[in-house]
Amino acid sequence: MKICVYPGSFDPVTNGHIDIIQRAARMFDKVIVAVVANPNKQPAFTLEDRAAFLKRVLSDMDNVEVDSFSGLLIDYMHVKKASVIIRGLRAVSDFEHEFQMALMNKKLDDNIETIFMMTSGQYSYLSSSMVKEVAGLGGCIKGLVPDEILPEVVRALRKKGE
Ligand code: COD
Repeated sequence: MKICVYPGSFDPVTNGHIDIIQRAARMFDKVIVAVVANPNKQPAFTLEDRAAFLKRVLSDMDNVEVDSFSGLLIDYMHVKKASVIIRGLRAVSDFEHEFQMALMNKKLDDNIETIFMMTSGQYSYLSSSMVKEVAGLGGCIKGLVPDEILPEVVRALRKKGE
């Protein structure tokens, strides 16, 4: 069984992330969407909320599982017996950081590959940070995050922006 892990902060999940997950689910037997508990970042949403949003949106996808982890991604890959890391690429600006991470992960375990999926054109400008900024300042984020979680995300971000 070919298992891939799509790791990220997902703070919050956007339609750009969902697009990558749907496309990966067509290529792999199982996709594990792994929400990171990163002690160095101060997320807008708790780990539990970020994972709950993903679970709600992806509940009808049979070969997609939502999980969370802390520590090294490579250690998590071993626990899950996964061999491929999926990452999304938007612009050239993503490349340098992604390249460094992919090489570091390869150094940690040469048997684990990182596969990059190009963003779909309509989501190429979309990021969780932009969503947080726009919603926090009262702008409309419809179409940028999944409809199922839109009201909750807007409410939480507007409150933070006040
Ligand atoms: N279209 C396509 N892809 C997108 C879009 C979009 N509009 N928006 C985001 N993406 C992609 C991103 O490029 C990324 O690949 C993925 O979606 C998730 O994005 P984020 O921003 O939610 O996640 P990150 O970048 O914060 O995730 C970082 C990791 C969790 C992967 C990293 O911190 C990690 O591996 N942490 C564990 C500790 C570790 O092992 N460190 C050593 C690694 S070298």
